[in-house]
Parts: sequence; C-alpha cells; structure tokens
Amino acid sequence: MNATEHMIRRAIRLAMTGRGRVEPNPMVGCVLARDGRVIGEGYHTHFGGPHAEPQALADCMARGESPAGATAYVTLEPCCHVRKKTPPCAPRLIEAKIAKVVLGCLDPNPAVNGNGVAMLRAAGIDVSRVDPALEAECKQLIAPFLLRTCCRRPYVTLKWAETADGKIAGPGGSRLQITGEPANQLVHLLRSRSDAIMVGVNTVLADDPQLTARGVEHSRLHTRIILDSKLRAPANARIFLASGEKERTIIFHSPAAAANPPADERISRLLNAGAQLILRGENPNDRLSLTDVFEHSLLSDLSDLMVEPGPAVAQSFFESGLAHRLWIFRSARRVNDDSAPSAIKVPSEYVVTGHMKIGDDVLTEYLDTKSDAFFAAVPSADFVLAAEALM
Ligand code: AOF
Ligand code: ZN
Repeated sequence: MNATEHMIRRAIRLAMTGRGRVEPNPMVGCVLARDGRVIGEGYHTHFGGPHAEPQALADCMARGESPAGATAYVTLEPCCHVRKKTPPCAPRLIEAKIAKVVLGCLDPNPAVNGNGVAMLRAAGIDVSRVDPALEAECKQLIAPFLLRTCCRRPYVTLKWAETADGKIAGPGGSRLQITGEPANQLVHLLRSRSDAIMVGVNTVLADDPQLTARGVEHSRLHTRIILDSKLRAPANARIFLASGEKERTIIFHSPAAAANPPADERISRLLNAGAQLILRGENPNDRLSLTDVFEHSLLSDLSDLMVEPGPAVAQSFFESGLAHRLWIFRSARRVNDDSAPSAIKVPSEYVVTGHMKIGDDVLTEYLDTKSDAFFAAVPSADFVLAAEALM
C-alpha cells in the first residue's frame, strides 16, 4: 500500500465513526500529515456539527503541531459554500497554510462539486486526486448521500435471517427465532441508524413486531412503513404502539382497499391507532408497485431505509432493482420440514463484501453491483464497525 492509499484509508475509517449521527450528511474523514507522519486527524461527528477538516486542524493544534506546509488527505472535496450550518472548509485549509490536498472524491452537492477544488487551487494549493479504485471506495462510503443528491431516493438495506436449510419460519409458517442474541442486538443497532423501517403486512400478521430500535444509545429511527395493499394490518398490532409525536407508522395501500365499504371501518380503526394512510397504485399482480411507493415524497426524504422483508417483499425489491445492500444472517440450526417457507435466492448481481461470525450465526453482506449506488465491492461502515466491535 503506498502512502496516499494508507492515509486515505485511515481517513475512510475515521469517517465511519460518524455513522448513524451525520446523516443525511455524508461521512467524511481527514488526516493531516507531514513527511509521512500524521500530525492531526478528524471526522464529521454529527449532523450540524463541525466538518472533518476543522476537526483535524483542531487536533493538529492540540498536539502542538503546525499545519503549515502539511498535506491534507480528505475522503470528500472540502466544501466552499456558505449559508449553511457550518463555515466552509476550503478557506480554513487555505488560512492554515496547508500545502497539498489529496482528495478521495468530489462533493456531488451542486454548491460544491469542483468549486472547492478550484478555490484551493486558486490559493496556490496543490490538489491531487486518488486513483480510480480508491476514489470508488470513497464514493461507496457516501453511497446514500450520492444517491440522495442524484436521485432523491433512500439507500435501501434488506435484512433477513434464514436457517442452514434456507428456511425463514417453522413448519407451516409458524414463528421461529432463528438468530441468537448477538445478531439480534446488531439488528437493533442497524435499525437505529435508519430513518425508517419497512415491512410487508404478512410480517405484521405473522410476527406482530414492534419494529423499534431497542437497547441502543442513540436512534434516528422514527418511521415505520407497512406495505399493505388490502389494509389487512390489525389496528391492535404492536407496530402501532410506538405512534406518537415524533414516531409515526405509515401504511401504503391500494385504491381497491379504500373503495371497498368494509374498508372504511378498517381505515377509521387504523387512523385511531395513529397510523397514517397513503393511497398508491397497484401493479397487475395485485401488489403495491414499489416504484410508485418510492416516488412518494415521504420516501424521497429518507436517507437510509431498512427493510425486513418476507420472500414476496424481497422479490418485489429485486424485481424493481431498489435494494442496494443485503444483510443476511444464517444460523446453524435446521428446520428439516418441507412445509416451512423458504428464503428467496440472492440474485446474481449481488456481490459478497464480507462474512462475519456473530454468536452462532454468520452475517453476509452483499451489494447490488447494478445499482446506481454501487461503486466498489467493499464492506459498508456498518459492517466494518460491527466486525471491529466483535474483535
Ligand atoms: C466537508 N467536510 O466533513 C462534510 C462536508 O450544513 P453543513 O455546514 O454541515 O454542510 C453540509 C454540506 O457540506 C453537505 O451537504 C456536503 O456538501 C458537505 N459535507 N464537506 O468539506 C465535511 N461533511
Ligand atoms: Zn466542510
């Protein structure tokens, strides 16, 4: 690994520390070095908080070092725009007399996008870009931010658990606890870093889940979404228990359900339970069209969406190409019963980016190589952080 790669990788790892708190901003890391020696480092810690570059400059000063003449390795182009939450970073690097900036990738934000580089160069700073493979890793780090900027869609993670014989429930579809406690805790952590969680109504009917993030320090999960074309979700389901001022449960349903008279009764019960109902179209298979659902402004406002699908919902996501990442937990136990429902096969466009043993289960992460949020087959921040926590 050459020196640039080493420093940028260090900056990538630092950036990951902000995961779950910086969104919808990107994770960003910065390392200041002179003659191959690190003299300061920092990362964007939380939304509205200081950016990576001022954090690294402050760290440099705290170490009694001078940034003058040093090289700044940043995973993202330093910002140069104003009228936002924090002062711009490019002028800070110029004032600090940084000599060289090595850049992971450009900021897709139209207010920056090349303007940060131009500002640095105009001040006489030597700006260079990393090679394309490393640039792809820097882009993968901020895939949700890139996707939001280009396409106004959330980064979608599908998570499910299956047994060693590929079953997702017990005989006849009976409820079955597949994963152990360490895997369950990790799922709650992943939920806590999502803006919203989505399930199909069959999961509500079969498992009656609460779909909240429990046992975590910090959570930004306040929205639960049910795909329920025929409005079959019972108003006394546990998913509605968390409804409140900040917490919301949204049901996407189809026109047929709303037009049918008995549905009126169900609608008023669901509204009383605190649900918000959103009418969408239906596709020819009698299912909600995911493309329609994702066009709703509610979805385009999200940055991370976690889906805990049964096989039918997973299939719809695969067909519409809307799932960017898969987290599949596989347990060692077997059901050995043909009446138990099976998990769906992972389509061939998904590439494995890591395996991790967690308790008695194995987590495999996959990324969709065909999606517009795929740049490099590297483990996500969530995967890296979880693997480190287990060491
Ligand atoms: C950087 N370094 O560490 C980050 C950057 O509202 P603000 O002030 O936090 O600005 C957010 C925008 O700044 C964000 O949309 C993105 O363009 C850029 N993020 N830039 O130089 C950082 N987090
Ligand atoms: Zn900045």
